[in-house]
Amino acid sequence: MFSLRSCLSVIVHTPNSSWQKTIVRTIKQFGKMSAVFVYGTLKRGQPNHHYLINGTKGKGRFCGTGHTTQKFPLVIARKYNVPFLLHLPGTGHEVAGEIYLVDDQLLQFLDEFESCPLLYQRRTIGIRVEQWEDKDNTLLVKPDVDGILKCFLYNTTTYEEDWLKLPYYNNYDPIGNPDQPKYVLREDR
Ligand code: PCA
Repeated sequence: MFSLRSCLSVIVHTPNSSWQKTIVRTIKQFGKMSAVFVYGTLKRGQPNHHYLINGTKGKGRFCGTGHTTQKFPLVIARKYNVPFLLHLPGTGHEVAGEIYLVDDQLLQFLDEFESCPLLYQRRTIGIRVEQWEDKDNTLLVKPDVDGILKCFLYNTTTYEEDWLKLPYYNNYDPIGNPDQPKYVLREDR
């Protein structure tokens, strides 16, 4: 039997047809990418989004939108009005967000940026994909037949008891929704 690794190695080292070249390009571009679901300040239009797409902290690519398959409480807490998805599955709402493929460098940056594991922890959870962007069919990561994709997400068990009394949201949008407390930008972020 040939292993997947040895088959890929043959394809990578003898690229002599156009489909092989496409595969090589795909493996090189997205081979080591992880799917991350973002629901807070990393979303489009939010203050920390640029880290995902400007390439300075590693490679990231938008690939779709979706909701958590389970309910979670999404609250806005602390003096800087930071969004936190509390790791209490079954309480709150199915939370909306965006899916990105990120390389190892960007994933490591995100771990540090989110003060993982002290403030947030990175967990794998199921996301029901609503929109999927893969026009050329080059992504190695895809939702399953039921439209579910397992993604990393930054949520937390290290929250304060009081946060459970805060309002629970299904979509973080302090810019469009005047009821949500506005995020306070800090110099060091
Ligand atoms: N950043 C991460 C977790 C909360 C936050 O503001 C995100 O957008 O998913």
